Amino acid sequence: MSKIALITGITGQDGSYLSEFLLSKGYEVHGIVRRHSTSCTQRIDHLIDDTSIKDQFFIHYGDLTDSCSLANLVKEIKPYEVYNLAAQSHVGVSFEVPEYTAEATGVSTIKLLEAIRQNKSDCKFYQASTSELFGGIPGTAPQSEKTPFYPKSPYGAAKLYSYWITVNYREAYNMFACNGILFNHESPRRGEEFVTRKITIAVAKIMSGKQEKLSLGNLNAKRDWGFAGDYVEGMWLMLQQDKPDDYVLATNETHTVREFVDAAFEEVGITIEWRGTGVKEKGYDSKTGRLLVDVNPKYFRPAEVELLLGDPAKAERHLDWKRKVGFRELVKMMVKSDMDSLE
Ligand code: NAP
Ligand code: F7E
Repeated sequence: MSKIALITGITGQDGSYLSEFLLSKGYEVHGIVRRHSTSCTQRIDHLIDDTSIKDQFFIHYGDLTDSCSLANLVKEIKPYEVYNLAAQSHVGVSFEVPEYTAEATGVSTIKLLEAIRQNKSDCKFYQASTSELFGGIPGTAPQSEKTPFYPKSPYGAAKLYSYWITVNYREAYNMFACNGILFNHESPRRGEEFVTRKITIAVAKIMSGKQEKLSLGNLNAKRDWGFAGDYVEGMWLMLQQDKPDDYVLATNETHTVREFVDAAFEEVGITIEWRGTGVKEKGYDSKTGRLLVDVNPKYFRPAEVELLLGDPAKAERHLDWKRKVGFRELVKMMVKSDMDSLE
């Protein structure tokens, strides 16, 4: 009998890669899509349109903030594994919509866990936890499963609730519930308002004359950036173990936003020369002197996680998981994809 998976957030970056991964393993995949006034299924349209998997891939309307839809879907689908990927996932935006973020990214997790507990309690549960749980304590890098949490945003605080309620349901009800504490992972399918994709789109548009320059916020922030395709395999591996547990997935390498900009422009043969500091810092084409990058304080956050660097040793040891795509390869893949799509 084929395994049945239910994915919340199936229209997102990770949801699309996880769907492909589970389908390749023979799963029957069900996804929850919330209603929009225009379509939001671009990342999974190739799966929806693929008639060869019409008995393997199913989309249902629902919303993470609506416990009725969650309970009904769990009852109807009877999933073997649930991957809870849906969230208001933008850290910067969480300062603009803090209450909704608390609801969608935090409280919703209990709605889903209860729907499972009451209707299919032997189902395995994956919670999309995040490196944004860390961040506030200087000197705590690299961060591992043992590093104390100190979220610095409404998003991080909401995810903290989801992290602990997942642990609580594991301990209180003996449910197979795991947290994947994932560091930043990117891809050509990354949302366009996250910094990596904003940069690679800008490089492509600047090269094709469609954009003049790139404006960014904090260039000094350091992130541990991996490839989303590698990380969805880690999610699945967590649910294939004998016992539920929590795991960090990361590359154990960190780079500043500025270094990502450098690497992205290098892919198109441009070396950035940085001049000035703080809000006056600017990046110029070293050959032509053309202004390509500047800083706009509107992209600064009210509070910032300055340094993320993950230690994935536990996942490497217990899950035999290791990231395959390195930093330069990731940048290359993203720049190439955005360049190709503008041709
Ligand atoms: P993403 O691209 O922003 O996708 C988020 C998904 O959640 C979308 O499918 C979105 O649907 C859905 N969603 C949002 N609110 C919803 C609601 N109220 N009801 C139902 N669905 C809702 O995020 P991602 O990068 O794939 O990340 C997946 C998960 O991992 C998120 O929980 C994120 O917080 C977490 N995470 C991500 C990273 C990372 O670096 N990517 C790292 C650690 C943790 P729409 O298409 O309708 O908007
Ligand atoms: O920012 C800085 C910004 O928005 C990265 C989410 O998937 O990963 C993601 O959260 C850094 C921050 O991702 C701009 O201040 C500078 O320091 O790409 P980001 P994030 O905030 O790290 C974690 C692990 C998640 O869980 C989240 O769901 O880049 N930065 N200038 C900028 N960021 C943005 N977005 N835009 C800028 O112009």
